[in-house]
Amino acid sequence: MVHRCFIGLGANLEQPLITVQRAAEVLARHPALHNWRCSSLYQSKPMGPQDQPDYVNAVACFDTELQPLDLLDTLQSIEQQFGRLRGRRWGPRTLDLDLLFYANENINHERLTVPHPGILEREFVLIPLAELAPDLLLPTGQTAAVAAQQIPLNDLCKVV
Ligand code: ROI
Repeated sequence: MVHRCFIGLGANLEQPLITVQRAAEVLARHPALHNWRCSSLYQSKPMGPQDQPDYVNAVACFDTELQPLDLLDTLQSIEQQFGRLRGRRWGPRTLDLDLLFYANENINHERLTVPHPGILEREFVLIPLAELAPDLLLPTGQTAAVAAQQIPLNDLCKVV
């Protein structure tokens, strides 16, 4: 069975724009991920500690037959491939791939919470999500487009 998924991509170390573009290419070519679509890339102010560089963020959508934890393993192995540095909580990272939605499933597992709990307060997720899937229904019952219209932009801007 095929599941429609959404992920967030983020990076803020070394060359974040190139990192996100290359990660998107790797994911788009992955044999278990189909119908890959990626939003524009956005520059965003860090959420959390401000003493770190701005981020580059995007959201992508694809179909997969992988089960949620297998998909998580796949995403984490790509993070590793990009030399993910993970220091303090909410600190800077080389590449972050977050599973936002896995079909309409609610998952509460020690390794994985889906829908991702941060979606509604993150402009760097909502705006690219609304670009890709304006009619997608969020856990609040709002569409992505309506939620994106209501969130403060916090200097978010499109870079590519
Ligand atoms: N802030 C922004 N702007 N973008 C991110 O991807 C991001 N990721 C994180 C934290 C540290 C919460 N801040 C972020 O993990």
